[in-house]
Amino acid sequence: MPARARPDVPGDAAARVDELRREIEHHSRLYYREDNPEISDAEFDELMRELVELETRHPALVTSESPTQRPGTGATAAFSPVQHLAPMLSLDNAFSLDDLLAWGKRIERQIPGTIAFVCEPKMDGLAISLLYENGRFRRAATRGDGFVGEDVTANVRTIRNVPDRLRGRNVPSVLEVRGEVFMPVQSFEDLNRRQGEAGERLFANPRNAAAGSLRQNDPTITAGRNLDLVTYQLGAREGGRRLRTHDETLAYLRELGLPVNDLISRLESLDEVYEFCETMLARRHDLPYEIDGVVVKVDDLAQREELGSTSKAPRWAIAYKFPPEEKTTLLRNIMVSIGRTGRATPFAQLEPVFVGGSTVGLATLHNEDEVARKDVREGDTVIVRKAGDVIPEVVGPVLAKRPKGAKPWKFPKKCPVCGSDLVRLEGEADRHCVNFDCPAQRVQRIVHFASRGALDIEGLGEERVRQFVDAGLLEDAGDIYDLTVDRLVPLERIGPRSAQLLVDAIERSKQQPLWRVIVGLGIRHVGPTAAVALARELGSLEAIEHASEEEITAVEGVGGVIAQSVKRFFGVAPNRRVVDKLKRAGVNLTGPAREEHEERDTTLAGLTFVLTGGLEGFTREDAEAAITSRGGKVTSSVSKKTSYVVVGESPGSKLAKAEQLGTTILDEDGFRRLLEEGPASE
Ligand code: 5U1
Repeated sequence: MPARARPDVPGDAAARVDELRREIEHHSRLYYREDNPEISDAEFDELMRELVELETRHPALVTSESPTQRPGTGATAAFSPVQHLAPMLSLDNAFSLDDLLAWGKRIERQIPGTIAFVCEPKMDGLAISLLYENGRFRRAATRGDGFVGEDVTANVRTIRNVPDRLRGRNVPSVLEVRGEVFMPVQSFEDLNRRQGEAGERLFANPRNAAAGSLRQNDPTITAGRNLDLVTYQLGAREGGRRLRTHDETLAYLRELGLPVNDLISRLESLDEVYEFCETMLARRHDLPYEIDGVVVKVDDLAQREELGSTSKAPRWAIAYKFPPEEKTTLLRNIMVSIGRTGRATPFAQLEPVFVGGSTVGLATLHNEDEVARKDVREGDTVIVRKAGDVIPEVVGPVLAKRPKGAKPWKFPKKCPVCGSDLVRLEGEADRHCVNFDCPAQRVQRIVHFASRGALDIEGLGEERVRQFVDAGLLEDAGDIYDLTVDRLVPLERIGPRSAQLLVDAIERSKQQPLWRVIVGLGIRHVGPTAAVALARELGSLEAIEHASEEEITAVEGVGGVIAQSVKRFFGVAPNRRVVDKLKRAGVNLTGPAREEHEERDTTLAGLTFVLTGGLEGFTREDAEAAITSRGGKVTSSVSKKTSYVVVGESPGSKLAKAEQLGTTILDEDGFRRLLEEGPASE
């Protein structure tokens, strides 16, 4: 039920509450019913936290249907908030052994006398805090924002090595202990085999599988997932043994019956720490669980006191993160995909290989020059890695393994979908299919229209669009509004219920704000920021269509390139036909552009971005405006202060620099998500 306007509640709060509830419902459904989350747990928590905060501030907005009030949706009622007794800090990162040594030397300069370190394999799981009272397991909570986490007691209770009772003679009256819940590789493989046999979605990696398993509504499902626990740190404590070092702490945890990793080592010098990290890096795939680095901690608790902590992380510990992993695999074919603007992008079809935490079977090769520069050929053994641990990348061929007779790859002259010419214009890096009616372009234009960043029509993804285009139900985005349950039900894999859900989602999309429709039309260079500006200043799609180039350029934040592109778009008859269909269907084609609260957005305040490579949906100006209008900053070079590097097609050397520094790398989808949802709290 919409949060209706009340005299005592500002309209922007009511609108935001509505929006949050819609988003939470959407993500809860993906998570709990489809087991296919689109956002991280931390991002979900953030939505929930914002909703709770708004409802607390404006109790008139609370309804019994709100996800905050209902158990069973995975919302707070199922995982209620838990205040940690002591804050759960995170760790600063070192992205190279040099950085790690620099940290160690800084510590040695600061603290007189000798320093011993404890090195721990960094488990790739989920941080957890367990509370024991008088030796009895009372509660388990996720990290959340470090102060308040989510109550996952019922699920953690099912983990085999979580003791229900602590043992020994020195049991504290209160003990908060921190550790990691993870899924061993064997359990992960078994789970995915079972999921596959049952026709269920496969998990990308053990970490995702552990996260999904821990946030189940039904603890019996968690119980069947073979999770494991290790503990590595004390939180709040009353009573128990006196402890002087971390080494003693770990021994004490073992004595109490809590699981502690066997590979943890106390080391007397930085040289030994270095060696430990190298050994772990070499052995990481021989272990029965996944690790993504080594946590190095000062052993002596008095020395730790002296070093202290920032509000975020202790100065006495650091996480050395392993460099991006590389694997070799067979490049079976080089194919070309056609985007909505006709751009032809070559990509590698690989023998699937597990690298950087997930299985990679496809990797973009960006454009013709990139394939030539790397000289990768069909049949080559190639090196694959994840750029910034996110984007699969073919690094290059292993020349020693090149099969005899392997020929340099040639860009096809004809579109693989419609057979039209693939043309490369002077000065451009890309080839384009020249046929506006190319079925591939048509599918991608419709997919873009229905996507989350545009009309957000749930259930209308690429597979369905392709199916509907093939069945002759869709020629362009305007036809979406002619879909009915009766026309959908005869198709394969579509039952009456899913047809009804889709038709309902389509109906709801008619009320989306105008700027989303403008984005959905896919006008070249018009991303969300320009769309908002156009909608706000010109007020209706009709006014935009009939505005002169000068009038469009006069809109603040819209330049000549965009104005030309808008004019060109409305000059094309099939585009005008789509607009007519939208009009006839009753899609909202007038302002207001955005809700009030979106204009005062500060979600990216304090964050610094670097942009490299071309993005499909944004001009450079647009991407920059999208960041700065949310309080973020854009700079031209990557440094340790850079928060995110946004990587488009044909990125430059900035990507390599970002990888070297371990900066978070976003592709276009990730960037869009960040703009829409803000950064995750963890
Ligand atoms: N092994 C290990 N992982 N881990 C994560 N130790 C460890 N310690 C942590 C974290 C966040 O934090 C404490 C140093 C506060």
